[in-house]
Amino acid sequence: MHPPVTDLFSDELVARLAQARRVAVLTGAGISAESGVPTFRDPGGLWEQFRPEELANVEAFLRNPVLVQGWYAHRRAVVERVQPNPGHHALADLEALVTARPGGDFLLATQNVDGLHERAGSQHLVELHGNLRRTYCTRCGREAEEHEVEAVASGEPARCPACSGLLRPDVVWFGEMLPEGAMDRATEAATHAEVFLSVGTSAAVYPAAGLPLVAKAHGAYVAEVNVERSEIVAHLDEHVRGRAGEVLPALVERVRAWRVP
Ligand code: BV8
Repeated sequence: MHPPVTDLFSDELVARLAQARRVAVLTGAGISAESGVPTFRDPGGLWEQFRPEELANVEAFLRNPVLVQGWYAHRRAVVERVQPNPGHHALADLEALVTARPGGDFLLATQNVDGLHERAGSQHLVELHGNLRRTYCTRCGREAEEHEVEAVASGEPARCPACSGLLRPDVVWFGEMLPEGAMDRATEAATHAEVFLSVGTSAAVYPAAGLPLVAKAHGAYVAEVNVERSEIVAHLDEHVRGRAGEVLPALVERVRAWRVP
């Protein structure tokens, strides 16, 4: 018999979230799992079929652009077919609650390239690893139109109509720097956060995985929401074992209803 979702997190987390002026959140593939987007490391996840170094890096792309473009076209098609889930919506609600407070400051930093947080209405959002719905030319940098990307079906790599440079997804591959300013904004928010939530991430990829630890080192109360224990759980204040799409709506409801005892 599963305990009621509200028993999965502490009254302390609710009280701290209800009173905090500065809140920061890091999300990973786990928050999109309930929308039907495969994660990376879970059984049936993306990395089960391919190793990251086989596809998510520039060497692999230059070696076989059709394979890599095809893989991202497949992932784009999956993302276009799904909807944000209650977990995404709960974080947009939490943003609205916190930013409505005097001096309220909120930032959601995501490792996800699926664009579902934006579609759920999150505004104070930084996409640390880019967004696979954008594609650009590796030679002239021009952003490609949707229809220009579909050429891969012909077995020929998709090329820029302006300069015939190879088109690539606007995501961060292993060994590549994160988007200008993205990590600075996320580190700034983690450094000043009173409460930091780490949601649906194995915390295995850096520098993103370091953010909850930065927040902890600067005195934040750090909790993770995950169906498993992440690689950094030992350093955190609280592990909330549950599915983000069930835990986060219940947590935000408790925060909204919280009153000074
Ligand atoms: C860089 C975009 C600098 C592309 C991605 C320090 C130490 C060690 C290594 C490094 C280091 N610093 C840098 C490195 C190297 C490397 C790295 O971290 N390697 C790892 C593998 C050790 N980092 C880099 O290369 C980064 N760049 O450092 O540049 C530089 C550059 C030049 C010269 C010098 C320095 C760039 C990293 C970004 C790579 N791009 N994605 C694409 O998507 O195709 S990473 C990709 O994998 C994701 O974005 C994400 O970051 C990661 C997957 O992690 P998660 O999202 O957490 O997903 P995962 O499946 O692992 O876990 C899901 C979790 O959810 C699980 O815990 C599961 O239990 C949970 N879950 C499942 N269902 C639910 C749930 N939880 C709640 N509810 C549910 N329903």
